[in-house]
Amino acid sequence: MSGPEAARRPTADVADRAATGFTEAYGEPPVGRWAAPGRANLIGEHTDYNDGFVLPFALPLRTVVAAAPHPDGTWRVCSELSGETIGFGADEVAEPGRVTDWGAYVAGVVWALREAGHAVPGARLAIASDVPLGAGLSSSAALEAAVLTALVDLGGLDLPAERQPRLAQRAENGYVGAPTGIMDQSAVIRCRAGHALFLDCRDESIEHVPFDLDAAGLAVLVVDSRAPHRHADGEYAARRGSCERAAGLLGVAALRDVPAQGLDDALARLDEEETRRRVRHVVTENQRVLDTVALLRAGRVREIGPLLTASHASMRDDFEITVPEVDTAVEAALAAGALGARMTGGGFGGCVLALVDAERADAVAAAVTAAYAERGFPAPGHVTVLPGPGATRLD
Ligand code: GAF
Repeated sequence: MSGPEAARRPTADVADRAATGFTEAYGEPPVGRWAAPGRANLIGEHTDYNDGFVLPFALPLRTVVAAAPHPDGTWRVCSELSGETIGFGADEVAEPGRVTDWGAYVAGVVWALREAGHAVPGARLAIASDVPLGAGLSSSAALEAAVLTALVDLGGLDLPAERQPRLAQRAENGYVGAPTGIMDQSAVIRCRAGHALFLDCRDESIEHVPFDLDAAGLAVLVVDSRAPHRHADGEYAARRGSCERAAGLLGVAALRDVPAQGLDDALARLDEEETRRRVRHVVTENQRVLDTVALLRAGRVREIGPLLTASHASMRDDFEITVPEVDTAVEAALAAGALGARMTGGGFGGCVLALVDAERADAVAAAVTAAYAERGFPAPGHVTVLPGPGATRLD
């Protein structure tokens, strides 16, 4: 990501930094390194906890954990992000709340594994990351997944990839205390390079849908809005609560069960305008995911732009989770020739993605930066990406 944050970031490769961090902290080299990416969601926002559809892809920005077993059965973790080393043992992971701050994502994974009956090996870990924190690109899921895959391999645990997202989500919901859905952990663990991950959040079935931007001469420009996250946690929980209440009023298990052609009937049965808007977003967004998948399966990637832009309008007007910075970025990107643009992630700040002709990426980024300057917003960050691989062992 360009911008002031990037200027502060060390230039060495993230995997090298993890290994060096390990050796400096523990006086010997790690036995292996495990990487997990950040993610961007192409389309399907706030649909995961409604049992709906999402279509994320993995970013080429990664978190890497260098690790080795710790014979005394406890866990020590150092991170380049905070410069600290923390340690915890079985007592601290017996129940949520004992390890806080960034360490909670690591301790939460140990807690969730133990809760699921796994004999988690003690370990020493060193973390390095290129995934910007708090930018809505799932830096927390990347950390959880990198730690999880390291512990699974070090302990020879019986936890195949398809069961790992639920466990990482359990760490985030149960230990960290964030009521998030299953999308982010699924994306960072199960995505494939050159593909987007079509996930049915009800039964967790997946399809790797070709998203070969390079072959189409396209790229995704990710713009970090740098908007301060205003009350994001409370607003997320409020949206989730509204959706669950609406499903109850409509007599369905989840809003996923309201089909697009049944939307008008469903809306007519709700007497609150705000609830109607929330429901309309979720139902139309699920349909936009299905339509996007159909276009990608048919190799018509250039044509998905209007669906992305419609998704943004729905988040802005119906789900009401955008902020002026992200709306400005979307408008400026479209005016500069992006094929489609939308906020990605939970909202109230975070990132915007714009589908662009690869050779136009810099011009679109410059147009967004100029629009920010005109509105008096601090300069945005940006990076041009192609879909990368999910979590993996590096060596
Ligand atoms: C955040 C959550 F973690 C996801 O589960 C998802 O709900 C997303 O917001 C909105 O689509 O990233």
